[in-house]
Amino acid sequence: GNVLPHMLTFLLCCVLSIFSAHSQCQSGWREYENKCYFFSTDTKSWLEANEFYAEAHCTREQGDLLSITEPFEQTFIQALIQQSPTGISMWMGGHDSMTEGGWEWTDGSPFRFIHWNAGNPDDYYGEDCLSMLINSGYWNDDNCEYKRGYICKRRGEK
Ligand SMILES: [Ca+2]
Ligand SMILES: [Ca+2]
Repeated sequence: GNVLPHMLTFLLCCVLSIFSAHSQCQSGWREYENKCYFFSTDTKSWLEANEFYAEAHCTREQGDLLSITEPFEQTFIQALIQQSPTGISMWMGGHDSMTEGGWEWTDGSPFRFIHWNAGNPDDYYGEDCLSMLINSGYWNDDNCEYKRGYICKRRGEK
């Protein structure tokens, strides 16, 4: 038989699979290790950015505020956050609002990897929400009421 149709099928298959591998995330989201990440350009309080709030961008896109569970993920986010124009720090999904000092992620990931800024968490005037410092990538327990940019995370489509 003619080999050309098979070659075309092969090309179509592979071009499509490469294309789809790059489209696991919606436009505006960044991909890393089958996860999608979104850096907001607007600012919200932690609660407003969180899933508890109906308007939350993360939830509308079927994601959660960012959790970080391993060093490579921290490195990836840290490189991107330094390009962020939104203030001195951005919200992540960590909080200790249920139990003081009992940090947890809103997406249910185990809170095992940590990257606290020196002297933190300090619960300064009752800080219960986790933000990442844009200039260093270190974490701060922060005042939940502050309006900050926020980072979302969701699984890739495949
Ligand atoms: Ca606290
Ligand atoms: Ca603090």
